[in-house]
Amino acid sequence: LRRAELHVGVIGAPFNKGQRRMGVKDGPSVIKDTGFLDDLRNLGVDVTDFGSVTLPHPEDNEAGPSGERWHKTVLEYNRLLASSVTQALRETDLCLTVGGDHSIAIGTVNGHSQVNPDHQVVVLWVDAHADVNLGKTSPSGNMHGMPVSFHLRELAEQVNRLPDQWPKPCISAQHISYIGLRDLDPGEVRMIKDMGIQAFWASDVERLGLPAVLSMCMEHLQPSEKRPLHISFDIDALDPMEAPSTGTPVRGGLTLREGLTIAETARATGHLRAFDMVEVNPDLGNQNDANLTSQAARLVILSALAGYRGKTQVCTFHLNNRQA
Ligand code: HAR
Ligand code: MN
Ligand code: MN
Ligand code: MN
Repeated sequence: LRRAELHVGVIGAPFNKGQRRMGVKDGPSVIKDTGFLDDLRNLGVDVTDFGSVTLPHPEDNEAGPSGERWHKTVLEYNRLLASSVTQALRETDLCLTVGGDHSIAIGTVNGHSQVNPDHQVVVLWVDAHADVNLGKTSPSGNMHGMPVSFHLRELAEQVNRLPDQWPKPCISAQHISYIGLRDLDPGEVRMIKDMGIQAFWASDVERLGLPAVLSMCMEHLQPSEKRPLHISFDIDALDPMEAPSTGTPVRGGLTLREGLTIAETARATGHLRAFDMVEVNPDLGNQNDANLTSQAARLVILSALAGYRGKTQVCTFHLNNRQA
C-alpha cells in the first residue's frame, strides 16, 4: 500500500447570508455531486470529509452598525466555521472549504491562522472583486463583499466585530495578493492603494501574462513552512462563459485554463494549506450553466489538490507534507 501524498480535509459551508440570493447555499452539494471526492481518492489523495457546518440556532436578521446585512448571523456562522477549519488542519495537511458565498472566508482564513499562531498565513485572493469593503464603504451592505477587511491589521479600528471582538485581524496588507480583479468599488480601490496591497487586475493578467503575474505573487507572498498559503477562489474570477452560475458575474474574466494554472502553481509551491471554493449558485441560469459552473469548480479543485487537469496528470511535484 503506497502512502497517500496528501491528506485533505473537506468542509461544506452551505451558507448564503453574505448576500441576497438563496441558491448559493446549494454550492457544496452540486460541487460534491460532480464526484470530486472520489476523483481525489482515485488520484491518490487521502480524503476526510468533515461534513457541513450549519448554524444550530435561528438566524438573527439584524444589520450591523454600518448596515452590514445579517451581521451577527454572518459572524456567528463564521466563528463556527473557523473552529472546524482549525480542527481539520490539526488532523490533515490541507483544508478545502466549499461554499457558500464568499463571506465564509471570514471563518476559513481566521481558522487557518489559529492553527499555528506564530506562523503568518499568506493569502492569494482570486476574484473579480476585492471583497475588502467596510460597512461604511459598501454600496450593498452584503458581507460577501467584506471578508478581507475583517482580516487586515491595517483596518482593525474600522471594522464592526462581534461584542467580544471576534474575529481578530490576522493578516497584514503585505501578506495578501489579488488576481483577476475587474469590479471594485471606489472605497476599495482607495484602500488597496493606501495599504499597498499587491493587486493584479484581469487587465494585468492580459498585459503581463499569467506566469509573470504568478511569479510576482509568489515572490511577494513567499509561501514557506512558516508562511502557509491560503487560496480563496471565487468562481466569478473566471469569465461568465466558463462559470455563468454565480451571483455577481463580470465579463472579461480569467479563462478556466488560467484558473487551473493558478491552482497548479499554488500546489507546486508545496505550501498550500487551505483552499476555498465559493460563489457557485446552481439556481442561476439553466441546467447547462449550472453544470458548466460546478464542473469548472471541480477542475480547479482537482488542479489545486492533485495537479490534475482533465485527463492528464500534468503536475508531478511532491508536496512538503508536514509528516514527510
Ligand atoms: N463590491 C460589491 C459589494 O461590496 C460586490 C462584491 C460582491 N461580489 C462577490 N464577491 N461575489 O466577490 O457589494
Ligand atoms: Mn494524515
Ligand atoms: Mn468574492
Ligand atoms: Mn467575486
